[in-house]
Amino acid sequence: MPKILVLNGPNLNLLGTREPEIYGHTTLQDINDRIGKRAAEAGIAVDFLQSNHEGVLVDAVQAANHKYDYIIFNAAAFTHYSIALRDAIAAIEVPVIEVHLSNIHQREEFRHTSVLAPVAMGQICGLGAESYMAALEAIICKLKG
Ligand code: CA2
Repeated sequence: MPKILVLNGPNLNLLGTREPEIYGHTTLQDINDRIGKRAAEAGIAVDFLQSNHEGVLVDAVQAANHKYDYIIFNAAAFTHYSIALRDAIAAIEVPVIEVHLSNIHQREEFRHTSVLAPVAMGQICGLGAESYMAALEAIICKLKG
């Protein structure tokens, strides 16, 4: 059975509780439930991890090598400056799809740069929770070959 890992970075545990004008009312648990349901329909196993700590995420990316077929990753603020996460992604063979709830290119200048994008398979942003769902649909298509 194919396996995917859904990784979420700092402060995404607060989703649905603050700044609803930017991030909406959906909680991370709601998003994970939707992903889990669609993945189960498609016969894909999913693991989820959210951490506020860069090193925990680096460890998770490293440990994912040869264990998962794809990673869906919202690295949150680390997207914009974590060379450690970029190096970890570059060091593994598992393709990573970078996702964001908001359109980072429409926001403050410092969010326009993703240091992860050059080593990611692709980037999906601005679709809210559907950014994750679109990444999952892409994975389902790719797994079908
Ligand atoms: O749009 C996204 O998904 C982001 O990755 C979210 C990050 C932000 O730093 C990136 O530039 C874009 C922030 C996640 C913080 O989430 C919160 C949710 C609710 C309340 C406060 C923060």
